[in-house]
Formats: sequence, structure tokens, C-alpha cells
Amino acid sequence: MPDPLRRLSADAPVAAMLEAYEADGALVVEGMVPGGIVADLCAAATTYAEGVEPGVADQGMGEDGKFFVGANTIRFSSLGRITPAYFDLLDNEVYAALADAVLLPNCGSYWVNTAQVMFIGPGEQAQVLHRDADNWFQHVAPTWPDCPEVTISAMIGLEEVTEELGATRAVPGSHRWPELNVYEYDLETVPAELAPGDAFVYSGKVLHGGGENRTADRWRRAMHQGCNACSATVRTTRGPTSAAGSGCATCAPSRTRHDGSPVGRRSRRPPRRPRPRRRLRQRRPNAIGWSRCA
Ligand SMILES: O=C(O)CCC(=O)C(=O)O
Repeated sequence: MPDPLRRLSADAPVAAMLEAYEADGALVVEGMVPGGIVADLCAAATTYAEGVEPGVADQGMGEDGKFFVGANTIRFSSLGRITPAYFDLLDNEVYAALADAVLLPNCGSYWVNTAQVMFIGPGEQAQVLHRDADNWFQHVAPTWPDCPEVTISAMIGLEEVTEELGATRAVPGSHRWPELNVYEYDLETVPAELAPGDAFVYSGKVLHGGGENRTADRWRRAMHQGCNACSATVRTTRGPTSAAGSGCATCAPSRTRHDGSPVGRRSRRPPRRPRPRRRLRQRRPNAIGWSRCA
């Protein structure tokens, strides 16, 4: 069993957080998002979620995407449309400092790629372990695992997130493993348990996935906020769905700039992205959604 994820308070030195991030590819930042913002986000997301059917989100990947997300999981983006608290979240200085340190050495600026509520429902199975950087495999594959970081993410607890509820699972150290294109269920993982406002901050290089919700009647309420390197050469996000809900939200340098440019959908499949389907069939013939992958 890998060591648990390192946990640091949001007022710890950023250098200490980066040390944990470098070593494991991920860490938990306790109290990263102030309580009032979390409460507003949670209330707005919970209300909005009442009108969203579980299992319909497809990440722009059709049936493959539905399988990836899960049959009893609710996801939606455009969070700036449901509460202004989302823009307060965008101003988070701790997350910005981490994203600055991880992404800016590789690019001119970085953009929000994903802002998505991820509510995992009772009985949902564990998601396949994957790397977010694989969405931009054409940028990372040639020099993997020594390639520049293209994406950093935070999974933020909107309520308490326990292992039983489906805390995100991660494989610390897998950001340095030699094979990029890995989709697995059976690796040894550790859960990223969160109090409301805690954030699991992780590299696009680290293997991770949503956990199984083993409860009969409780939802895992969390949201994902991801940023991507963005420059003339590494511009990877575009599409009709705005993560912020009103044009472009750029984290740096002004943190929350809204200039009307499009910002992309998460997990949009690039034209020749390696597909997990064959691996899933071999490893887990009885997984939910199996028949849809035929
Ligand atoms: O829901 C989670 O905990 C993780 C989701 C995730 O990693 C993804 O969909 O890419």
C-alpha cells in the first residue's frame, strides 16, 4: 500500500506544497477554499443538480465518455452561471501560486480548462484510473515522463468527502512511471479524503480516478477545477461549452479575466487520442457500461 497523500495546511509555505507535489504528483491542501465560498458553491451546485439526470454527462466523448464518468454520477460545468462564488474561487491565491509554479515555466499563461461539479452517487463503481495529461498526449507523449506539465487540477470538497463516499483515489509517484497510456482498475491507490474546502491538488501526470461510493443513500459532493498551459504552441482547449459560463476565465496574470474568448470542455477527445476501450474490456468484462462499449 502506498504511503498516504501528504496533507498541508493552506497557510503552509508554497515551497513545502511544491515539494510534496514533486515527490508524489499530488497532495491535499487543507482549508484551501474559504468556508463561505464553499458553502455558496455547495448550495448552488446542490440546487442545480436536482435538475440534472445522473449518467448523462459524456465529456464530449459520447458513450465512451458516459462510461468514463459513470452511470450514477452527476456532472455539469458553467459554474459561473449558477453562482458568483465561482469567480471568488478563481481568485484563490494558494491554488494560483501552485499553478503558477507548475505551469508557467512551460507556457506564456494558463487557462481554466475545467470547472465541473462532480457528484458521485450511491453505489457508483470506481472510475478507471487514468492520467489527465493523456488528453493532450500529442504534447506529452514524445518526452513522457520528462515532458512539461500541461495541466494541474484541484478536486475541492464541497462537503466532507470520505473514502466510503468515493473520495478520489490516486497512485502517488505514478507521475514518473514510464508508460503514459495507462487505464487500470487494480493498482494500489490511496484516497484523497477532504473536509469542506480542502483540495486534492494533482498533476495531470498522476494516475487517479473517482472512488467507489459504497453508501446506500449519500452523494459525494465535490468539484473539479483544472488549469491548462496555454500559449501559441500549447493551446489545447476550445469548444462551445464555457467552463466559467461567460467567456474566458484566465487564471494568470489577472486570475479572473473574462474577455469573451471561448474556453473548452473537459476531456474533449483529440483526433487521435489513444482509447481505453480495449484495455477496459480485457481487465474488467463486467464493469458498468460494458455493453455500451461493444
Ligand atoms: O471524481 C473524481 O474523484 C475524479 C474524476 C476524474 O478524475 C476525471 O473524471 O477525470
